[in-house]
Amino acid sequence: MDRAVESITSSGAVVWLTGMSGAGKSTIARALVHRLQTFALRATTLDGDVLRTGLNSDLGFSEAERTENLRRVAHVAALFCKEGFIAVTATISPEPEHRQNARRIIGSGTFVEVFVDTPLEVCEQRDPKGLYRRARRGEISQFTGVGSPYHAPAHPDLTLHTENSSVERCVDGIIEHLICEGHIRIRPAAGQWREPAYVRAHGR
Ligand code: ADX
Repeated sequence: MDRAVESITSSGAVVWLTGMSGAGKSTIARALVHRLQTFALRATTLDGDVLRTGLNSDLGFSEAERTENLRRVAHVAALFCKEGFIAVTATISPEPEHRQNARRIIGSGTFVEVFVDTPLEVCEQRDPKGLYRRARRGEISQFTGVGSPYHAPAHPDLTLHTENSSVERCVDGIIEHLICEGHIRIRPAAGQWREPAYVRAHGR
């Protein structure tokens, strides 16, 4: 930590990453949580793929099951947030209603909607799990972007373009946003006050 900084604190927030499979949500979520932990902040990842192996293993990908999946993710995130954690969720959450419902459960004061805006062609080219190939062959029904829609947020709090930004740059963008919106507070050491670089660059 910078010696001009006395403390970095947060009273909790939920960073809700939404975007298609292969957009980069899980990678960004892990890198963001790692970075927050280096500031000694409490942070955790809630990854759709991981939660679907346990808490949500009874759910598939119909509209109703996605709604239930995301309702549970939002409630778990809200619990972490109440305990002062920054919870970073990584779920497709393809419908505006899913994100609105999450915002309502979590509370709009602590909910940060981040659109991981990676075009379908790029996600499909990356295809890290080979799922797009399988979906195109008809082996997976209701696959988002192939047999099921993804409706992008109209007014996300933040949009990340992963095709021309590194993971670290995406993490920087989220952290700058969290600071500017007061979800992370930086207290300067006595006599050391100077506007942090990101505030000087981006304003308050
Ligand atoms: S969500 O739509 O309910 O938000 P969630 O993020 O939990 O989905 O899970 C998405 C992950 O499940 C994908 O990254 C992919 O690995 C896997 N998956 C399996 N089947 C599908 C499908 N039909 N549509 C989307 N993702 C699927």
